[in-house]
Amino acid sequence: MPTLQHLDALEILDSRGRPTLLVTCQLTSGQQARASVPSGASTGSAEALELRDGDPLRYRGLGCRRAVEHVRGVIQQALSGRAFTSQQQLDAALLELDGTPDKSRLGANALLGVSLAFARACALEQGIPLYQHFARAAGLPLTHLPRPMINLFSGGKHAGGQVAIQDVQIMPLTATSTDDLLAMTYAVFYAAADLIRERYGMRLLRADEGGLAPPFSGSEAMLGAAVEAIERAGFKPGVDVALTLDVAASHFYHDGHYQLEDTLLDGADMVDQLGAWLRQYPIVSVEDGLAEEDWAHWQLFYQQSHRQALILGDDLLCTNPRRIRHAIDQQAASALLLKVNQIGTLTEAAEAATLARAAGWRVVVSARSGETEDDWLADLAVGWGGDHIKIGSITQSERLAKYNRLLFIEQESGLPLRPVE
Ligand code: 2PG
Ligand code: MG
Repeated sequence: MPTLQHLDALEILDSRGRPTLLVTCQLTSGQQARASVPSGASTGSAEALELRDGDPLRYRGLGCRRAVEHVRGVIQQALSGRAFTSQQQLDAALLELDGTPDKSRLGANALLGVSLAFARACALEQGIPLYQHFARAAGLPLTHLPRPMINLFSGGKHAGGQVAIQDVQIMPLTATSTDDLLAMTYAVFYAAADLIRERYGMRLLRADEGGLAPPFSGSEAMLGAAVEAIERAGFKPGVDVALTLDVAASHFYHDGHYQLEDTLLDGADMVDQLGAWLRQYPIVSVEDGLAEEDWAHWQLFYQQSHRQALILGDDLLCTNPRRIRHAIDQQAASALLLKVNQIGTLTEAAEAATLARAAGWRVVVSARSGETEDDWLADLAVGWGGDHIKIGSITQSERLAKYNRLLFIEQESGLPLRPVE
């Protein structure tokens, strides 16, 4: 039975240069593991609280020294010397210690760092890879590798808002391995880079997740360029390579209206607009097509479009079992974007995934726009049987750490890539 001996934490920097946490967990068996915590920019308002120091003179208030102190102080004092038979027990102890519904006392970043580092230490203690540990702890068989949705173009909060839509991603359909899939992605990404250079006279300028972010005239131009890039790379749009979107509509929604560049749309118009894009472009998944509180139009969009594309909830659901239950009851979505730091512990995220699956939804395991070189996300997506994984583009080392880990897992496990339905 794993007994926790010591916890430590350090403030480190993420891919945007903002502070985050690296947590070290040592067990009495001598096994020691580290894990670092990601951070979003385009956040949902129901996310658990990421504790920041608020000192405007240091990292513009974004310092994480208080969260670090919570790990080294109150959490370490309460948990060290205790044996935990499962991840659930450890996470329950963390939740009890925090005592708030949104983890605002100790910080969701502090709790998640401990939750993850403990999981990794337990995998080491059993002498198995982390993805196997995640599968075993969840009682799930290892069946496949997730089929990635990969960032090509960025707008919205990840690219200074030059276009409303946040991410246009590609999903290679004909690839039968992660290895093939990344080679196809490379072809499309650099075809897109050539196109941007010709059209906008720009060298590669990349957004927060490594996507290309030229000054598109609007969302349509971004979608059109994605289709052109697929064709230029020698693939058939919708047959070889499909598109997936993160509209992130909460971030251009005010007072009941969507400001889609120069056009102001009400909820019904926005649903029509999404439907028109689905007819015109080879889109197989739409994330946050509507704002996080616009439940009525999520329902309308679901009714009209769930046969053509995944109706994927990110800001809508915030990996929160209560919100997911509501969305299932309301028939507002058909897929969960799972981000463990939105909820704060592995156990609660697992509950979210189980709920989604029981409703027949797909699960897309996702990175954040602020990431570190840590690669646990790849193990989590494989271990929990994620249908898809969303990491960002195939540039920038904080993204590549996860893609490269998937390649390694593919070779080590021999698992197949999830087939396309
Ligand atoms: C999203 C994520 C990842 P952020 O909106 O899905 O792309 O962004 O981490 O900024 O919330
Ligand atoms: Mg999103």
